[in-house]
Amino acid sequence: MAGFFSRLKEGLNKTRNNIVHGIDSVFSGFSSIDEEFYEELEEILIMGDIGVNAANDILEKLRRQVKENHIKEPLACKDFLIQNMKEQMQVGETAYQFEQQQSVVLVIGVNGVGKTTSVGKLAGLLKQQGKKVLIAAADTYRAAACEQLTEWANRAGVDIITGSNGADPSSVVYDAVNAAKARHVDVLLCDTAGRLHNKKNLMEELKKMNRIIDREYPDAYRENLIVLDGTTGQNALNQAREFGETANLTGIILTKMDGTSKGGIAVAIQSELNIPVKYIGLGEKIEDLQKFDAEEFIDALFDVRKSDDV
Ligand SMILES: Nc1nc2c(ncn2[C@@H]2O[C@H](COP(=O)(O)OP(=O)(O)O)[C@@H](O)[C@H]2O)c(=O)[nH]1
Ligand SMILES: [Mg+2]
Repeated sequence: MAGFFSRLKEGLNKTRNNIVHGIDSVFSGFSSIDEEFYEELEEILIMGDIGVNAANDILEKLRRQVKENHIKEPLACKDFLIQNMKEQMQVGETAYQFEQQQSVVLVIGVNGVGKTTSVGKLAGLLKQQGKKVLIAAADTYRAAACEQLTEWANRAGVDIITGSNGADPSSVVYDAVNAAKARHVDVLLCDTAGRLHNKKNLMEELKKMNRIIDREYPDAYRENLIVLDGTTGQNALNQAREFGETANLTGIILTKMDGTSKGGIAVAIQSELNIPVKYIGLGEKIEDLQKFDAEEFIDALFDVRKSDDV
């Protein structure tokens, strides 16, 4: 199987074709650095969904660097641009404490973003690390949701707690939390139904699930991971802001980065939300989920590391 870094690189092919090739054509198309040069760069960054604010910050810094270093050649800016993109994505250290402690992870988001798939992949990843994993099927609205998650549990080789169709999602969470305690589970992953922030009852239900976990398992390390679909561009940012009003978001799973040319959204998310992207989805298979690292992401995007890592 291809290595970790080359899979990331391959997954980002469409985004590279969009952003990096655009940037390269600006570098080769201009013989000197002028206002128009910066404007074209800015347009490419914004079209690539890096976001207006982040694009402005990155280019403002670049202008300073060009002055300070007396740069005349457009191509001589490239390393600065890459570095600025990395710096724009800094959110402090991204902790994966939940992997080391007994923990409960609630996976939330709107419909179709990849919650169930990500729970399955994450279960597989943690199982591979030797963790005892349990999955809870707290999307009880559709029978198909439970079947889909059961398939993922089988694929990952982990146990699953389900409720009857139409059961209160909180009761499934309750059962799962108590099973996790009784079975000495390391990580309990709770899949939930898709919900929109303006559906008040569904947002109340989300609060209730959080309350039950806190009450039944106060010692557990807690994570609320929101799943965002990388192909939805700036909408993803809004979803995170809206869910953040109801739940204490501790991280983001950014999915479908393999199918989009707008992978620049990762830059916008890290730079505007100050919530770390913890995992990135690069396909539909169990091995297509990776821990996210901003440096590595930009290196893979610009194809600047030649060798593959572990
Ligand atoms: N290409 C690609 N497809 C994905 C990824 N994550 C999820 N999907 C697909 O997106 C669709 C919706 O996923 P699902 O997990 O059911 O979304 P949910 O409604 O949030 O639970 C499915 O067809 C998945 O196979 C990803 O990282 N890459
Ligand atoms: Mg689902």
